Amino acid sequence: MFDKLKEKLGGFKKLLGGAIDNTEKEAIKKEAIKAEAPVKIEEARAEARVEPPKVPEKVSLIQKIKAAVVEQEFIIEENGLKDHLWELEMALLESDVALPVAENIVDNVKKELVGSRRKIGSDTGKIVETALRHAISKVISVDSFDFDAFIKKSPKPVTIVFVGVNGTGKTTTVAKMAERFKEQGYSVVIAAGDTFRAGAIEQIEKHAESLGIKLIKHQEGADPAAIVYDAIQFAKAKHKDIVLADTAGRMHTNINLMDQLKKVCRVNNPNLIIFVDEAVAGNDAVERARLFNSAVPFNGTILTKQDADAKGGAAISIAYTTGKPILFLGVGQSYKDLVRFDPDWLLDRLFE
Ligand SMILES: Nc1nc2c(ncn2[C@@H]2O[C@H](COP(=O)(O)OP(=O)(O)O)[C@@H](O)[C@H]2O)c(=O)[nH]1
Ligand SMILES: [Mg+2]
Repeated sequence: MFDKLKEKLGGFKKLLGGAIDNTEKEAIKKEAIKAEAPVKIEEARAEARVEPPKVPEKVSLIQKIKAAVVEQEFIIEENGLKDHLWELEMALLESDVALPVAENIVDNVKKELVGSRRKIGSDTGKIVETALRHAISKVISVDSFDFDAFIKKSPKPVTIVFVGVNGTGKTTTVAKMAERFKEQGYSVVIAAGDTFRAGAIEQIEKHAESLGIKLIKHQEGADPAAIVYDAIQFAKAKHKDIVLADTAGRMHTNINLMDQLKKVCRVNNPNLIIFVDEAVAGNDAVERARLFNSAVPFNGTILTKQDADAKGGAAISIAYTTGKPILFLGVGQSYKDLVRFDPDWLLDRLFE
């Protein structure tokens, strides 16, 4: 998981760390000016006494000397980092991070590093890692939506509709979520809302049977809005807590199927709509998320097949692009292979 991206970020950390080391060497060299330019040093000392250190826009020689000599610090400059920042952007793009997201990360790394003062002798790799962590953290932590707390406090039944394109893992995810809710002590009903694909009803039926969960189904070709409606009525009558509605996969470009999805949501007014896509689709997943979100605004994303994705671009880009948080990651094919998405968990994986 994330191996390729991890490798690229590690490489960047080394490169940029080296570049900063050079800045530091430069700063130390300037210390040698001490003997040759006593007046300037005096000026620097005087300035240091009156003005507290601040982050300069453009670094003047006097400020550099002041930092290096008086405060035993050096100032990181843009010049030495430019090429490496460009390499960082390329590395992110190669890892399927969406362009605006890659630009945002690079910008934030630059903002944090350039012009900042660092103690001479500090661990430059750590400095770069911290800047990268902050920059990536900013794009993946869009919203602190607490999924479990939301479910707990919502009046029951809570209805969740799962949407997305074909084959991304919606049905499997419905089953995984059903298992998770059951473990938490909730009673669950599943609505077999994919009436479009042959064999879809049988597929979800098998899952429901092995999980011991009630399934509400109609025949193939039936109106999914009516099935979800029936499942909600059933849940109300039998005091069930959660209704999980599977839907047929569809391309965002298929107007009829998108209208059908809008109807499912209009008629049943679900508490949550969750977009499901596969991490391995990278930028395609990000683009689909954006388009689905404008057709049926959703509350969050579940990224499946994270176990098979080394690039990590979708996980990094999707929240920033849609403005909606990633809720869970699918990390395998069995029911237990679902993990709550936590930005720190991802960051730790990237920099472990
Ligand atoms: N490796 C892996 N495979 C998954 C994951 N989630 C789903 N799958 C597989 O993806 C395929 C399509 O899943 P399905 O739920 O039928 O997709 P749907 O068309 O969106 O309903 C199945 O073979 C699943 O076992 C996951 O997190 N990791
Ligand atoms: Mg399905």
